[in-house]
Order: sequence, then structure tokens, then C-alpha cells
Amino acid sequence: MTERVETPLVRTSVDGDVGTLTLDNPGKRNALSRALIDAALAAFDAFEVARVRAVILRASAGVTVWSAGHDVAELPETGDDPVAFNVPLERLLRRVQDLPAPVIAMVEGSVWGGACDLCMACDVIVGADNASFAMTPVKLGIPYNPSGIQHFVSVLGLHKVKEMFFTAEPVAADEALRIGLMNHRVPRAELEAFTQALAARITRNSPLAVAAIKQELRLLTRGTPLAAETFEEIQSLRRRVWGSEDYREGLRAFREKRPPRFPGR
Ligand code: LCV
Repeated sequence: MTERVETPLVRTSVDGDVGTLTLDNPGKRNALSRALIDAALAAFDAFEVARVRAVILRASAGVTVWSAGHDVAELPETGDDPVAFNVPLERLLRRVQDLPAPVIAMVEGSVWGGACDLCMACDVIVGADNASFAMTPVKLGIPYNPSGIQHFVSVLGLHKVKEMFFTAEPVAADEALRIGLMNHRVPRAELEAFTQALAARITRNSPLAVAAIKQELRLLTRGTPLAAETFEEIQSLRRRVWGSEDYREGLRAFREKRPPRFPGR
């Protein structure tokens, strides 16, 4: 029996042991606003109560943009860390990683910035032919945070991580599969059936063992323990950037729908 819940920004359903969360704000290209993230967090809580054994995170069928990333209109003006530990996006990324059930990102269309990090925080990524992934902080003058960078370093080679972050250019499906960003590349018409079959295969295994191994992998891939001084050094270099003219120009250019002209100060 499928239980469905519709809210203005996300749709959820539980079908047997599989929960599905559909991003559903096409007018804003599924930008990860506080409201959308709150609805997604509530859905993950409901999935945990329902003891689902796998979750599919998707957008509505046929989208050309899976998610445009963090809602830029909600980024703080200069002076605050735009990707601080307790902002909604970061709470969503940790929720995905801490949910006992594996989360499969089912991707069609383009994925940007914080949504790309969201996919990297998922356990498995299944993408259609038109899936692409772009990591965009340098387009906004944002010094991305260590935990977010760690999500990429844990999966990809360092040179590819640097190219993704330094160019902010989309990685298309073929390359995403080749470099291990995506687990499977599937024709769009088969994407839903393929992903549901994969989820079903996971739900047939011991949920306790699956959850324990997911948690072990989370702890093992958290990155080498940072010395306190190293963390403070990272925060001091990041603070200089999020307080910079570059960040202010990044926000202005986005609002004015024009390419940024970064002064480098
Ligand atoms: C708010 C939006 C957005 C949006 N926020 O449609 O990783 S970090 O550090 O960078 C992090 C801070 C982060 O994730 O930053 C955001 C990174 N995202 C991007 O750089 C993608 C920005 N969006 C785009 O480039 C385009 O919107 C794409 C290519 C995604 C889709 O283009 P398309 O022509 O289909 P529009 O640009 O016309 O956007 C449709 C509506 O969605 C809003 C946008 O302002 C517009 O709203 P209005 O119709 O009210 O003008 N929108 C799009 N992205 N990230 N709002």
C-alpha cells in the first residue's frame, strides 16, 4: 500500500520498504530553500519512523534541472559563513548521511552547487543520459566548507575535485560515470524502473547490517582527524573570503543576472 504526502515543495511516498522524496518546485528549479529543506527533513523523519529500508531522492519526471542548488536569495550578506555548520543545507546533508537507510539519488537534468553536494552525500547516484553535476562556489565567491569538500575527495580523485571546483563547469553523465561520481548511467525512459529495482534489491537484505555498514563508512570517510590548529587555520582563510568583495560581487551578479567581475579582494 503506498502512502503519499504532498506539500507545496516536495512530494513523498512510502511503498513497502522504499520511501521516495520528490523535489517539486520547478518554478525555482528546485532551489534548496529553507522551506524546501524543512519539508525534506520532515520527510526523512517520517521515513525513519516508517522504518523504510531504502530511500529514493528524485525530482519530477522530465525535469531539465534536478536542482539549482542553494537558494541564492537566502545566502547571507557578507560577514557570515554561507555554508556554516548549522545552515539548513548542511543539516540536510548530515541527515542524508545519518539516515539508517541508504539514500539513492535518482538524477535527470542538471545539478548545481549545494544540490551537487547533496548528491555526493547520498549513498548511490543513478543518473540519466542528461544528468550533469556542477560545483559552483567559485562563481559566487564562496570558500566552500571542509565537510563539503570532503564529500568529493572521498569519492573522486583530487585532480578531478580541483577541476570541478576551480572551473565550476558541469560534468556530463558519461564522465560522471567514468570517474565514479555516478554508479549507473541509464536511458531516461528506464531510469525510474532501474532505480526502483536497485532499491528493492537493497531492501531484501538485513536492514540492521546495511545501516551499520552505512554508519561505519560514514565514520571511516569523515576524513583524517584534523588538528585543532589546522581547523582554525582553515576557518581563518575561509573567513577572509566570505567577508570579501568577491563574495559581495558574486551575490550582486547573480541578482542582476549578469556574469560576475571579481576584483580578487
Ligand atoms: C534561487 C534560483 C536559483 C538558485 N537560487 O532557469 O555550492 S555553492 O557554494 O555555490 C552554493 C552556495 C550554491 O548552491 O549556490 C547556488 C549555485 N547554483 C547555480 O549556480 C545555478 C544557478 N541557476 C542557473 O544557472 C539557472 O537557473 C539554471 C541553469 C539552473 C536553470 O536555467 P533556466 O534558464 O532553466 P532560470 O535561470 O530562468 O531560473 C528560473 C527561476 O529559478 C530561479 C531563477 O532566479 C528564476 O526565478 P525568477 O523566474 O523568479 O527570476 N533560480 C534558479 N536558480 N540557485 N533561485
